[in-house]
Amino acid sequence: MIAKQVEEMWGGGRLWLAACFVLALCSQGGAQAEQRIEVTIKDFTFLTKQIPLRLGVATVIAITNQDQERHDFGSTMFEGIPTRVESEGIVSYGRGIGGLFLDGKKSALIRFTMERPGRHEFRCSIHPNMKGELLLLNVEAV
Ligand SMILES: [Cu+2]
Repeated sequence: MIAKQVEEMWGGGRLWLAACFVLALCSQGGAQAEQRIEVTIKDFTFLTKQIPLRLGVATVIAITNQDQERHDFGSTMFEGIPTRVESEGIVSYGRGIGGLFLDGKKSALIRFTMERPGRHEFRCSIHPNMKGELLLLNVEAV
């Protein structure tokens, strides 16, 4: 009789734990919702797919250097704002970075929050003719 009660208690506890776990997963998923911009460097050219970018939203720029050559991704859009750069398993934090260098066949993630609308140019300081731009629209978050 007691054993059955204990078993019921345990069973209930497990269900409750499961519910908490699902909730935790859901809220984590919401916090991780970020807008992603893919930038590919290929044959000394920046390739981007422009998507409507919302301001005040966590943003990640994923840069992939497909060339053998070393390139630089530099932009004034990071001026004065905190950034989190992830490359080759190494994470570094900065404020107001000018950009980052990428060796051949490497990729990096730059995380920050978009705050300033407008046209943001980016370029490679090693090869001054390499340029691209991102248009940050003031699209209201739904
Ligand atoms: Cu370059």
